[in-house]
Amino acid sequence: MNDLPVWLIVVIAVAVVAVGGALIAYFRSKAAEPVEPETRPQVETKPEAEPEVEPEAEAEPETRPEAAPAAPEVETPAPTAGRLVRLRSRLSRSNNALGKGLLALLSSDKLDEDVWEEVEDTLLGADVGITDTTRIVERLRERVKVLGTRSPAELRTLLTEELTVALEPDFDRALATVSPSGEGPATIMVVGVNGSGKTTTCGKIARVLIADGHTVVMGAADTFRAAAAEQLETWGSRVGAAVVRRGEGADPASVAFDAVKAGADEGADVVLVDTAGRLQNKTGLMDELGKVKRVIEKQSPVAETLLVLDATTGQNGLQQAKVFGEVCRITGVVLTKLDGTAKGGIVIAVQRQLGVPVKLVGLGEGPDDLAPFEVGEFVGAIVDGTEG
Ligand SMILES: Nc1nc2c(ncn2[C@@H]2O[C@H](COP(=O)(O)OP(=O)(O)OP(=O)(O)O)[C@@H](O)[C@H]2O)c(=O)[nH]1
Ligand SMILES: [Mg+2]
Repeated sequence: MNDLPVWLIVVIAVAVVAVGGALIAYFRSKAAEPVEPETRPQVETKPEAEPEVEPEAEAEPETRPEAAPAAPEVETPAPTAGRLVRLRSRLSRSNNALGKGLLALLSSDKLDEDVWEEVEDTLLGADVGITDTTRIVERLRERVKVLGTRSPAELRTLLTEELTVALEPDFDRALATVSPSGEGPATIMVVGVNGSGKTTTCGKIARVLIADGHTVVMGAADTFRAAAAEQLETWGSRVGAAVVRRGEGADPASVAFDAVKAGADEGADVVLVDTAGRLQNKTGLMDELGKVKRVIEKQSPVAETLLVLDATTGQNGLQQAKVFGEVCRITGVVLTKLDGTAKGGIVIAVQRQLGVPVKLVGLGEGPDDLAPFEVGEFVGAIVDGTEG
């Protein structure tokens, strides 16, 4: 090394630096190259990913402000007093045809046998049922005879009075909110065939009760489908009621038991137990309902068993009412979907069949579309329409 001239050392050093630099540059570019083919596919997948990412990214700033109040987003229901007045137009839209038809017949020039038969058919067609139809027609015939004259106002009064009598205005239609034992929450069982509106009604009742200052726990004793418990939970979170649920296939009686226990532990006023829909001719399922009630009553007696009947099912509803009544003593009827039928006469028939009052009527799918049943408003909607 000592023999090498200085200039040669310098040349070698420059050459080493130059080659080294070139190599580094080469490997850098090489290293960069494979990235590109990799990033390409990533770039290509981006268009797919983007639509997912972007709306989220865009939505976020919007949902954020909403998300904050969303947690305590317990809705404030419309006042319960006078609900039927507010919903009366829905009743009269379908049921006013009955009143109009009857008034037209009663104003006929000659009230002969044919006309009375038509009056009878009109009442039967509105699901009033044979017993009450016969009674109403008999009384109308007698009173028209005594009256002699028949002014429209007089006929209206007659009809109003007879329908009112048939609807048994003296029934106590208040929902039980006090436990019969005087201790713990009042348990309300909600029963009925598939799709009659039980879960919706539980949610709507919870809203009504909470609006009136009660605390409510709901039990998801429909364990056939997970969706049933979810549906109830959605209602619970909207109205501010705790929901007791278990997994799909759990024993409905033990869910009901737990719900009542939770209600008692939390000092709730009312426990609403939503049950699975069951056809009245399925003996096993009807027995199960009896068991749910018995198991609940190991803690305290059930305060109320509400049968939810779809008003559009007509006379079949009466058969349901009878069988459910045999399994668990029904204390009140909720007649749903009255907004979708002109057969409001089913109220008369069902009360006659069961000997228990229609306490609530469903007049739509909205959360406040459940009203306490009021005879005066109901008859008014039939006879006078919306203006009465
Ligand atoms: N128009 C109208 N629809 C109603 C009324 N009550 C309930 N519904 C609708 O009826 C359908 C069934 O209601 P649910 O509450 O799920 O009935 P369910 O009895 O719990 O059904 P299952 O649990 O499957 O037996 C839903 O679409 C409700 O929105 C009502 O008073 N009027
Ligand atoms: Mg249900």
